[in-house]
Amino acid sequence: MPKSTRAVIALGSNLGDRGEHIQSAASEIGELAGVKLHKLSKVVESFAVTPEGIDQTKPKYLNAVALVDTSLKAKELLAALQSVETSHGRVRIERWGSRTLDLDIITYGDSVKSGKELTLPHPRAYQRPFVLVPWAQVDPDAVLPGHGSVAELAAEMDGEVWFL
Ligand code: A4P
Ligand code: MG
Repeated sequence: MPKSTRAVIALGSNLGDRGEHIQSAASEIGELAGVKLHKLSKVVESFAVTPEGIDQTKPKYLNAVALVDTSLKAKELLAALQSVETSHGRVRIERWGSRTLDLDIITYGDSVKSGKELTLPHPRAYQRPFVLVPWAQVDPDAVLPGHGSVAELAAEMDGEVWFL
């Protein structure tokens, strides 16, 4: 593979066979041209976070984090991930609405940028236990640019997500 960049991808699902969506999406990510799956975290479960806060009436989420090495540019990786979302029947109706599969780029190397199409690191990752806890599990030394140690951030959120 030409010049390779480590990227961190968050996987989430709260509709359908959530575990199957997460596991098969991880395999499909590893089969994308120019993407190699390095590690997949264990799966965590949590209550749905909506713009109004935690909503226990919505289906619960499963989330996981994948570490990948990729020769794709960040926007190419985003487009490839969106094709995987679409193949899992993802439809976009409401912001933060329930979904069969959500794939977000949490970090792409040490890239820091803010754009309509792509913001890196993911702007809400630092406050999300369902990203930080599985990320710390799979990479205890990880650092979230601008926010510090992922393991330390995750430790403050203990109990908000649970391993299955
Ligand atoms: N976009 C910008 N930056 C990025 C990035 N780093 N990675 C743009 C991925 N996409 C990025 O995303 C909307 C637009 O964000 C995309 O078109 C892309 O160009 P989307 O996936 O269509 O919609 P979304 O996921 O509803 O929006 P958003 O704002 O990314 O939502 P979040 O913040 O990802 O929240 N509760 C639990 N327990 N677990 C969850 O996984 N997820 C969400 C979604 C809400 N509540 C949750 C969970
Ligand atoms: Mg998303």
